[in-house]
Amino acid sequence: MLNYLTTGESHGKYLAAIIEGMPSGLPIHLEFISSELHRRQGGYGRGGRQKIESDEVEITGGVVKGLLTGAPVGFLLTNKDFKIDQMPELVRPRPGHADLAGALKYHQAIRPVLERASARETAMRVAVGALCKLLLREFGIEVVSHVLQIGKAKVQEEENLTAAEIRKRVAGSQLNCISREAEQKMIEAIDEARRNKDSLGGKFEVRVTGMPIGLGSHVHFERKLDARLAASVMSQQSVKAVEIGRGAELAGLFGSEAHDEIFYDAAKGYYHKTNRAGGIEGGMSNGADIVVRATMKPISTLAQPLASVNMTTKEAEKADFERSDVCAVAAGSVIGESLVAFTIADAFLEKFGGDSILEIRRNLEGYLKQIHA
Ligand code: EPS
Repeated sequence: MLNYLTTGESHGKYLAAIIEGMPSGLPIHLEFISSELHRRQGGYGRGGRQKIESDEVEITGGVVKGLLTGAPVGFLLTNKDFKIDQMPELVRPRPGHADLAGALKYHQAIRPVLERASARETAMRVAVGALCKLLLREFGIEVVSHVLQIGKAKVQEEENLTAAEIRKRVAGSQLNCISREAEQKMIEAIDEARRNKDSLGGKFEVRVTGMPIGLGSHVHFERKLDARLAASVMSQQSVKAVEIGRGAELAGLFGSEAHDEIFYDAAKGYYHKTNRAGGIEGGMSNGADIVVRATMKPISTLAQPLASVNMTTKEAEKADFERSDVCAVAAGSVIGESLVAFTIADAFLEKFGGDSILEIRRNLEGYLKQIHA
């Protein structure tokens, strides 16, 4: 239903995106899209680039008098640090980066590979995700995130934390973290990595509230909501693992400890008191919050580089270094929110699809009446 493309290089003149399949009648809020872009630029442990850029997008089409028309929506972001043709050539690929495989596969230098593989491209995915969040909000669906772990510093897990509590507790955090105590430990870990010319990864959680039952489907593997979320979040730069609900922890539990029992209430319909499934059973939303957790590897550009090979001479040499972040997990959590918002919006439009907000609302209301009958 919904599709998007991004284009642009990290130090190119522009980044751009086109999103196709959004309904007409949705009001666009540029201030919200900007605030999301600025959230992505933040987080303790980021590099010098964010001091240069102040990401803002222009709309290139698909909007008339502040409302989406149903035509493709275009975003354009101008890079202040536009210098791609003056950038030095790299010849020593960085372990963990796209450098080596990209240069060999595309039969080209490392520069064009790293310029496109860079996480700078995620600015566009956050703009697309912000538009999806605006759509979901029209129907009472909200997306939040928080950082669970950076290096060895972890948040003490709390069961039954609501999305509203998460939003309240991350406010003012430098690392999108619900606990100031854990955040302090995370900051110390990032400081230690910086001192050691090293980098750090971590883990974040994205939560979606207000989900209707039945997005995604069990009937065909490509329609499974968990599979689609996993693919979407796995496509995020640095992500090496995606879990739904309790994810990998379920390996150690008995069935009686793992599954969420079913209840019925005349007012709220069918519901679960626990949410180990992360809001998805059989590839479909079950009405509980969607919970997606993602693990990011440490940034692969190291100020104290690992072993590599000079691709010109084939001699063993240390990998090249260029300006980078020490840790980007807080930014990663904002990007993860955006990717989840896109996938949920896609599944939502597939289920309630229509050309306009009015038509979607009618479809949703009819369906909700039907399943509660
Ligand atoms: C990024 C901008 C980039 C990198 C980072 C993400 O800017 P520059 O290369 O000019 O410092 O800081 O990209 C990477 C971590 C990477 O490995 O490429 C951004 O805006 O998110």
